[in-house]
Amino acid sequence: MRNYLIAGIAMAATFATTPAFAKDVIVQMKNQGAAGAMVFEPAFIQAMPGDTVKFVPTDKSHSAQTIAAMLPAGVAPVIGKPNQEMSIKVDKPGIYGIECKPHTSMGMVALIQVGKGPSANLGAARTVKLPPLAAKRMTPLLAKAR
Ligand SMILES: [Cu+2]
Repeated sequence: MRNYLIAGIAMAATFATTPAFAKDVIVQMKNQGAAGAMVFEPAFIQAMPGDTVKFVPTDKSHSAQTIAAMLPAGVAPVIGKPNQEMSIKVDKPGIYGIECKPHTSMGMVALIQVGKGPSANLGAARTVKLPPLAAKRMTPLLAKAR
């Protein structure tokens, strides 16, 4: 019994320090999706610290990047190249705004929540000004976020 307890504590310590269950989350960049034209699917992504979110160019002409004012403090911006996968490893909890640069004005935005919340930068993210169609899609995503 005592040995099991020690083994359990050792395992818990291992899982706390290494992202043993880190996963890849795939987001498609599409010309047409359930929410209309020029979309990320899914547009609201929940991830845990250590996960990697991959934006894949399912259709052409898309280019994913972080929205500068919608990142946790200290997180460096990530700017993808057109027609290429953009990958971001999310180590810090918080809110990460994503836009497809060529289609931001058409509403092509996504939101990643890392961790279970409450997110320290959610309030700040909600004050970010976006073009009208982007704001129209971003507002309900921010409403889901914690
Ligand atoms: Cu796009």
